[in-house]
Amino acid sequence: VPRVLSGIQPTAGSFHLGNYLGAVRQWVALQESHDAFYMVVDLHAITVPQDPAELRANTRLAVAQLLAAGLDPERCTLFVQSHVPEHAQLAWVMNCLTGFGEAARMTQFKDKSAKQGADRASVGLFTYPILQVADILLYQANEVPVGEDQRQHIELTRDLAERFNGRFGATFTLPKPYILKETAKIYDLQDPSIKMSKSASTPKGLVNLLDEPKTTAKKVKSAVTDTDTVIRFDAERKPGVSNLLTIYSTLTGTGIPALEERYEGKGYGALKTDLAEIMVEFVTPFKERTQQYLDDPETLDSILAKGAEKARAVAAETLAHTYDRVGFLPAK
Ligand code: AQP
Repeated sequence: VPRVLSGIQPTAGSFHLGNYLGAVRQWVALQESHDAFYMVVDLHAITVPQDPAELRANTRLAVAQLLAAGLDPERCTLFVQSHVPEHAQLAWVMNCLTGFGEAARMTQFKDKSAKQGADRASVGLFTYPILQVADILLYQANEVPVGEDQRQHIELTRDLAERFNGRFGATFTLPKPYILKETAKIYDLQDPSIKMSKSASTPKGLVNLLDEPKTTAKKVKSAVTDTDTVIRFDAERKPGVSNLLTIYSTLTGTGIPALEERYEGKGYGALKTDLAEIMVEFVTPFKERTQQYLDDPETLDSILAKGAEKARAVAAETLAHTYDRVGFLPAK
């Protein structure tokens, strides 16, 4: 059975629609066909300053949301990154294999450090893609389900895996990105030229899954479209409408041509009203389920304990093999 691995940051408080449609939705589907490893990446979260109590709460909240979205601990391995120390250990080896210039070319780092001011950005933020490389290689993952913004990091993973294998002998599986074209990039509802993102979006353009459902409805209804009136998918000329059609189509399973037909001769108002309702139907039970998991911390902890144990069994084997390849003297 092929293996998949992916992770999500606990920082956002609530996942947004981009996280869900771009990544988490695929995670849920892939647990049926793959040996799936999914984690909440708290080590990545501290690349920017975090309040300790909030980080702990957000980590639980992220796990609760993943379960609410449909991850089933019987079908996948769900764990918290810091519970598996091998991530940081393999990351060090990978750091030593990466060129400084190579790391400096990562566009996510460039964007995120520019936002913080280059002097304030941490070295952790700089090497975060390399930690991601370790995350993936530890599990010998064949595929990594993510959004488009992560493609470059998966390419780096392949480069480093090849470099390591070339220098020390076959050790790591080369992973492929698993990025669905339709939902690779969900856009901000107010500015469809940028991706929906917790740090870059305007509050009105960012649909948080744990927002009050009526807030969500309002955001959808006030989404930016264009001065034309035709409901047609055209990502270049009609990015706002196309984004709404993508969201609508993915949440309902209706193809975009069928939607174009359904809304022929109708205005943007009709499309937005219907989509607002669909969104409310989606987020209302999601919010309830998330709360149910949060209300039962013992179950949550036991899921995470089992997940960490399963993850560590795989991670420890890869790390031991890697250490041996590198030439570290075995501890007796
Ligand atoms: N707009 C998006 N469209 C499609 N996929 C997206 N992802 C994020 N935004 C979109 C995918 O979600 C997964 C988890 O991403 P993350 O852990 O990086 O979560 P985040 O940092 O909270 O996401 P943001 O909003 O993108 O954060 P900032 O603003 O800090 O950069 C990934 O697979 C990602 O591709």
